Amino acid sequence: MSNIKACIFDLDGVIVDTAVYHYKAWRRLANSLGFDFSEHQNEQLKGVSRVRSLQLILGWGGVTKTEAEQEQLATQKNIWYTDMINQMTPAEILPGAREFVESCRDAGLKTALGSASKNSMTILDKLNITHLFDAIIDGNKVSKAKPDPEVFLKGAEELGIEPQYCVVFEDAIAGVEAAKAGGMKAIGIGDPETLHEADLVVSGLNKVTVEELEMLP
Ligand code: B16
Ligand code: MG
Repeated sequence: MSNIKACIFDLDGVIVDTAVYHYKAWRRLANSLGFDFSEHQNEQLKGVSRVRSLQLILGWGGVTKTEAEQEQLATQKNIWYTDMINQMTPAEILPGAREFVESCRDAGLKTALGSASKNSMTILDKLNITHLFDAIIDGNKVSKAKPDPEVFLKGAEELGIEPQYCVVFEDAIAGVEAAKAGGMKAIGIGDPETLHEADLVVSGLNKVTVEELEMLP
């Protein structure tokens, strides 16, 4: 291993599908305000911060709220959301995710988490995988949302690895953009057309091997 020395993983959509819980909680909030939104619209919230997600949803419902009211609504959504993630179990880890992170570590690569979620620690704890990461950068540690590269640059810095030796695994367009803006390689998890800026796109961490990382352009 020479070209790649570290792997940085997004959480939602890469390690676990928390989007289903985000959707349930946001939908409950929207319903309480008298409107609904589709699963298709929910796609636009992936990788987006809590505050920005709320603003998008309020826009879809044509609802205007003061900043203080928005804070209350985001807090309420997070209560409903955390009620659900507190019930999560290791069985919910996406196929091959745990094994892939372990194989990176076995190959001597450093591993970090780079997520927008302020609930990352709870989720990792529920999945019983906190110990698989040398550094954890979450929504509590960054001030700029993806596509700003801050979350990944902080991860590289905490690992002590220069950005060009890092590869980021991301399911969101903004996340792939953030990785590239940070001078890192990016592997997209999802649809090749949507994530066309990535160096390689696979359907999940069960479809990539550590050996393939060396072959990235
Ligand atoms: P929280 P990621 C993101 O996680 C989710 O994709 C996004 O839907 C959510 O709004 C964001 O975390 C913030 O989450 O409300 O828990 O702080 O993909 O960056 O791991
Ligand atoms: Mg994600």
